[in-house]
Amino acid sequence: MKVLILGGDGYLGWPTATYFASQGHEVVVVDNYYRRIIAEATDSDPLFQNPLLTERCRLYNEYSSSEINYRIGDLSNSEFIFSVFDEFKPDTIVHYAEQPSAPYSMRGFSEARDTLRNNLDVTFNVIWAMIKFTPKAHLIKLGTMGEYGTPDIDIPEGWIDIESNSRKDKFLFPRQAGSLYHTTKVLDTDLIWFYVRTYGLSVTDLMQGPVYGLQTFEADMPSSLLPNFHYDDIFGTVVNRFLVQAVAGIPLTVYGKGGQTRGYLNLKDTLQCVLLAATNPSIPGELSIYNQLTETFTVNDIAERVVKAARTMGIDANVKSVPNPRKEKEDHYYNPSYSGLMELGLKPNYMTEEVLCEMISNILVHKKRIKGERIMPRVSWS
Ligand code: USQ
Repeated sequence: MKVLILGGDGYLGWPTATYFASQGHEVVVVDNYYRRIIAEATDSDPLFQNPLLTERCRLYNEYSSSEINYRIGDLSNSEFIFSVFDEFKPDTIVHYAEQPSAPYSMRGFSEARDTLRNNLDVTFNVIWAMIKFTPKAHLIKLGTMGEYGTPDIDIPEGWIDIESNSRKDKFLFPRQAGSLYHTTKVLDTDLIWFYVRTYGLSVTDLMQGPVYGLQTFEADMPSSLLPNFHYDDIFGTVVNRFLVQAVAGIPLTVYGKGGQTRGYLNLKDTLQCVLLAATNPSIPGELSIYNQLTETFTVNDIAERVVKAARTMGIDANVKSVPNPRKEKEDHYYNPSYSGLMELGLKPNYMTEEVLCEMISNILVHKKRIKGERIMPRVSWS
């Protein structure tokens, strides 16, 4: 397949690129370094430096027998994105090119406006680039489990049958997100569904939970080619943060009561899921939605697992509840379905002690670079 990866410099974009390339696909990555720029601006750069995408591609092409090509540019600029589609004519597009942080989107007016503008503009441009240049291509759009929020009923995979006055119809499951970032993903889904049903496009929307990990399947990958690993309060996801906090000797920052439940997955499973979605494209005119997670945990469960793993490695980790900077339920029902990707062949890499210990070993190498002032929440929802 000719695979175009939008947001190819990101936590998920870069490992997706190397994974698809290693599977023999022709890969082009696109990025404008937006996430790098705002991470730097908020003093949130990652645990270890990652070379720029241009250099990453050069190093990868030297290291591997496969090849990744790149385009640097802003996908919210329609002329740029149209030129990329016209030139490369992808079979599959993987769309990660969005501002990915909930706290960043809640930081203030300009961050909120930029998140809304970037995320919606890029999705809109991707749709129109497909319509104009590759109407038969398959778009894999990264959505989020956070689109659904935490309803007091079971969460199906994307759709719900509703019966009213003895008549039935199928609708997108109601969405009520907990941050502006998550809300942009809800708006993306609506926009995409409109164009799918109207223009007969082929799109898969992946509702993904928080991801953890820093290793891919290419275990011998040089460290310069590893994914970005954020541990700060703005760009770091909770499992990655807790592991870094354990290594740094900082009590794990459980927000509020810690009963917040989410569906988690290993970075390796994101890669598997996206490849499975790519090899099982949706029927044109139908929007396929999968819930992309492999297990559910409360924040307290995660803290407990991290403490246990750290202790087996001789690290005495502790937990300390901090006032919750977010507006979210801290004790709630949560029961999502997630059988679709398993049925396609996903083989989960669960959050075992072995997996957590391996991550701790990798983090220990960079222990001196951990900056304690990036740990406590700096952005509040209210
Ligand atoms: N949390 C803590 N302590 C921390 C950090 C987080 O208790 O130090 C809690 C949060 O309050 C939340 C849960 O852990 O209840 C998950 O937070 P997170 O920061 O790992 O995840 P979130 O902000 O929801 O966003 C992340 C990614 C986002 C993706 C999303 C999937 O940054 O791009 O869409 O996970 S989901 O959460 O399912 O919507």
